[in-house]
Amino acid sequence: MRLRALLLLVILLPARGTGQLASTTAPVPSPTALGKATVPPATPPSLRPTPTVPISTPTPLPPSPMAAATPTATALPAPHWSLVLQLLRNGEVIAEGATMQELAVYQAEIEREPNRYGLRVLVSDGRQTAELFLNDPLPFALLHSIGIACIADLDGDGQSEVIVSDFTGGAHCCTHYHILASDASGIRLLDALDLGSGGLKQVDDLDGDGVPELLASDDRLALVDDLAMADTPFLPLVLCLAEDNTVRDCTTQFPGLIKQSAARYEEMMANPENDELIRRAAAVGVDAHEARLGRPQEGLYRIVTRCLDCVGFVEQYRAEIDERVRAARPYHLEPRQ
Ligand SMILES: [Ca+2]
Ligand SMILES: [Ca+2]
Repeated sequence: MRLRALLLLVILLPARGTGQLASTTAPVPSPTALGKATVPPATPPSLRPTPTVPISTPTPLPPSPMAAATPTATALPAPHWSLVLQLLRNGEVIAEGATMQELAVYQAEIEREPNRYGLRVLVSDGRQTAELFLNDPLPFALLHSIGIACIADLDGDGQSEVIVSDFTGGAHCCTHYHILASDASGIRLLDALDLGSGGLKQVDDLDGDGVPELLASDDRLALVDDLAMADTPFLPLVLCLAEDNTVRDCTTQFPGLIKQSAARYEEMMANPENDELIRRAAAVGVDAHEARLGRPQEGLYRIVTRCLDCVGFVEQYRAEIDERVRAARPYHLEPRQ
């Protein structure tokens, strides 16, 4: 295997030249506002922060052209988002609270007779209230975390939207996000996301256009064969609100973020003090990040030069990794109405 890898190195080196090596190994500044947007290295699901913790303090945004184009929207009072969680027994409300912790005293009772219980999630903007239909109603939901993940003006119209997170539980699963807006006609669901083992990390204006993006972690490499879930590399994921108010994957518009994340995996891969499995998993991460940047040869070169023993492992799964990187990950969750 080492002989094969060395042959690869010999093949790759003349094609690159030393000038290219110097330029690609130097830190690459991102053209975007990376100072505020950072994707931490992958963390195993058990170490992920609970989705109910607010992701970031909403930052007041400057007026945007979209706000100027929709003067009627600013005539409404600012929404004051909140949740009311109602616990139902035999269809009747027996308790309610703003957080799941306030209903936790019923946990044992629910587990004994789960079919008698239900959960109703009400979202209020301070003027009106609407029911949010989750995709995992009781008996399981009460075991999990439902809460407001973030309040921010996601489309730049001067009115805030709310993102409600629902961690559905399970060893490697799954966080859903429901994005809601309000206007004169009521509260409406803009989009619902299933980020799987990944999650929303931050809401920030990464490119300075006055409209924030959603910065998340991408779990598309989860459970690549022989790769422990805890070692799974996560790619950065940037989600943008499109004109139709649904979210789309716009990660490749932010190559600086991908390079920044790739550098962390490269460091992990190159560190001889790390366990062999960790280095191999990190090499998968390096390969996937470079493939996401559209330069797979760069990934292979970095692995060959920084972790020769990782080459065989990555090559074994390279077709699967490339396929996962190429395929659009289905983030959208079908709302349960
Ligand atoms: Ca808005
Ligand atoms: Ca932006």
